[in-house]
Amino acid sequence: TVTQYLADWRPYPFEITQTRLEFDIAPRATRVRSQIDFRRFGAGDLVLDGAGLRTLSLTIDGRALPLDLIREDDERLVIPAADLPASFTFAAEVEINPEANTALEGLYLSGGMFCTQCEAEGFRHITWYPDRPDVMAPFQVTINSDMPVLLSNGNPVSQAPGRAVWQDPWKKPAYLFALVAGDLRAISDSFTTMSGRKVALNVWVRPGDEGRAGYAMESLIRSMKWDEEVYGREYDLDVFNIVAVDDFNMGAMENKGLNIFNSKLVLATAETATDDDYERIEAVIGHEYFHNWTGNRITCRDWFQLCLKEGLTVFRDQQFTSDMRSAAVKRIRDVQTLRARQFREDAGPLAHPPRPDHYQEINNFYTATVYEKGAEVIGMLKRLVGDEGYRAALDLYFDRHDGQACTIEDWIAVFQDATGRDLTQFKRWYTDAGTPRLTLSEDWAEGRLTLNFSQDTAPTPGQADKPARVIPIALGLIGPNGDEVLPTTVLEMTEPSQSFSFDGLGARPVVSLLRGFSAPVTVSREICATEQALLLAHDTDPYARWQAGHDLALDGLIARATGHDGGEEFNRALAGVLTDATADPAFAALCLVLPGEEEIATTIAARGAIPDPDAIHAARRALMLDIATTHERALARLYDAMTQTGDYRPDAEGAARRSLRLACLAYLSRLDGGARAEALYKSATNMTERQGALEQLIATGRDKDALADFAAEFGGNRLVMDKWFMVQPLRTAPGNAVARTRELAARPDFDWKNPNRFRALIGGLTANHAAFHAADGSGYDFLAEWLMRLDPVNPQTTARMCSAFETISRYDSGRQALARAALVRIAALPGLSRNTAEMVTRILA
Ligand code: BAL
Ligand code: ZN
Repeated sequence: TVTQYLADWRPYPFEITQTRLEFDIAPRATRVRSQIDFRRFGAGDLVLDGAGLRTLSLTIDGRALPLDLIREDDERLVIPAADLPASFTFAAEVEINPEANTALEGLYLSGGMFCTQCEAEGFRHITWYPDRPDVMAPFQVTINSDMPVLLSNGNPVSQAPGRAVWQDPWKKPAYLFALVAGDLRAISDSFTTMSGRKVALNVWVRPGDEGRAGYAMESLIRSMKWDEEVYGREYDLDVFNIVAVDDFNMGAMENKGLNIFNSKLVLATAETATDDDYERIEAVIGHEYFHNWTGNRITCRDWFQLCLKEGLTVFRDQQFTSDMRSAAVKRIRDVQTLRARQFREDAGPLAHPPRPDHYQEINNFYTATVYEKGAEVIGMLKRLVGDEGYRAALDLYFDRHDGQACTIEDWIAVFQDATGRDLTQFKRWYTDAGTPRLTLSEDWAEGRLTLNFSQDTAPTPGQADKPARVIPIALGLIGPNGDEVLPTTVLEMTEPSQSFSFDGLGARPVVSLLRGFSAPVTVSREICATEQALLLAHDTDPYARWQAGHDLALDGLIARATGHDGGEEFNRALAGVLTDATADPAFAALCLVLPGEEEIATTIAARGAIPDPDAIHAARRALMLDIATTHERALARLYDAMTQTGDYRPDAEGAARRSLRLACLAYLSRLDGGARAEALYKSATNMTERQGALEQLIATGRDKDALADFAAEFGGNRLVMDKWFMVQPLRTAPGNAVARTRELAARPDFDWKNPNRFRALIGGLTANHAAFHAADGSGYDFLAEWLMRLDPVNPQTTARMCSAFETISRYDSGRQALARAALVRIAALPGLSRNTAEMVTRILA
């Protein structure tokens, strides 16, 4: 296996002035003819990438090249510099087999339609090409096929039965190429841009799904308007197409003018999609659309720079959701996701910087660190330079780099040049892995509060020393009576240890620390339960207020999971939350949901102890029962008060009420044995409540009728049945979950080659903490068994799911040995993919 290094990047010695492709589409033998106009740019041979191609001919300016230039198993075609004039046309004819393409990389078949996925290195499975993001070219694409709908990037040039020609005038790298050929129906609309151009919009779905694409279209129109208003970015083609496909490794893909989406991120109705599904559809439609400027017009020089486009585009989609919904709720949920996925990654064997400097398989680096931490880093930059500085830097970025393939250095330079600020130290956030720990101790004397901060970051693979980073610390001070005595102030920490003082204070205040989660760090501080309760009751910053309650609950749960009493203070503090709940149902719901078992385990490990999954599970259940018993009347009142009235609307207000209702239901089900859940399951008119009720029925073991009913009603709907496959492993009591998952996996409708279905069932089990980490290793064995089955079929999805094992070293030696044995079995699989091999090797290292 070959490791790629950032330090080895060299410019490509040719530019492409035009790429022409012609496809004769057929399931088993699609012909691809290419004509690529090259112009020499520097010294060197012409090197092209190709994988799994049956090459029929190769020519330079019409002169045939010997096919033995391609060696068996070789994925590179090298044409010696001596054979090449300054400008020339390279042409190739190859044959590929979409039907055999189960890896879903390149051109493949999904439910009878042809579609493509080329990021990161899929284009080489289509034809010979410089498959690297810094080689950008205009494309013209001809598609010959008897399929009724034929789509590619850019604008349509001609459409006739059996033949379509598309032209994309904007230079782009091959990873943004896309082609779709299928029997599809569109829902159509239009958008008039800020300069008055009318753009045709289509969301393409399978016949029969037209009624489920409306929300995606509305989301697209909102995205286009938002990007004009907030970033001044206008769309640049005559048409924008979105296509939904059932078999897709990722969520969606930003191909120029032709976004291809996993159908679960397009199709929604009240009866089939949850509030979370709707929110994700809006966010991902926005994300892919925003890539048109941050990713497509300005792309990455090489794949080490992936977070240049992904971190920025996630940051932009987070801003979009905040503006469309509730900024406070969005921030809290983003922090929860970051902690659950990225902090976990940073603390284990897969830790890497947002900009890695080496990899074996780039597909393994589409991670929470590149995406979500990449976005957090931009949030810090914005906080440090201010809103105006940010806007100036972004304007400069678009002006200076439009049409280019760029680096993190280019990105940092626009901030430096636009604001005059030296960002040398800040750059460490991009190059260093690991989550810094921020430790706070306080001194109080004569009206002066001194905050002593120190920062440290544990070593990560390949990075032993971690110099100090710039940490923006947003904080406020809350007086003992609950009044805010210092509004939000941002301190800039640059040293390993640093102190800041506040004078003239009447009484000792409580520090509301890291407001808005101003930096992706963990916090270690002395704070008592009374102070946390004070912040939960009075903090003016919604994130910090929620965090105070969350920490109070976490401390209680950890005490219980390690053989002590705990959780009483949190239980008491909930009285206030429940009293105020109707004023802000979304916030109350966030406060009511206890930290998950995985987070409890992470925190126990971070405090230097060994987490016991069974004890954690028991502690959480016990605290839920205590809370339910203490607050039964208030919870029941709220549950009734949040009853759905009127038609379902997938907006923030409606979602907030439903989230509070379901949070109450989870507690009440501990007392009523699932009676309310059963009634709700029967009466619910929307999937949010349906699924919520079903989850409680599974957790209380009262699920038989509901599961049968659900399967009878939705058996024909793949996306809804994914939910049925997911909630069972997730919510079944840990002792029975592996056996139940095994039974489900044996069903004929467990279509495991479909990534959504595989992730639903197998991912559902790995998200059931105590079940996956069963002491007998049955969870590990089950996962390993299925990863070994999937790897030869779909290496990308297999490799990503290996990360379920990334936390094993925090558990006891028995569990560790069992998990390692499972990984060793995977490593020994003959013909193991490069994707999975890299993941397993890193985890076992
Ligand atoms: N570029 C891969 C899918 C996405 O991040 O939008
Ligand atoms: Zn993206």
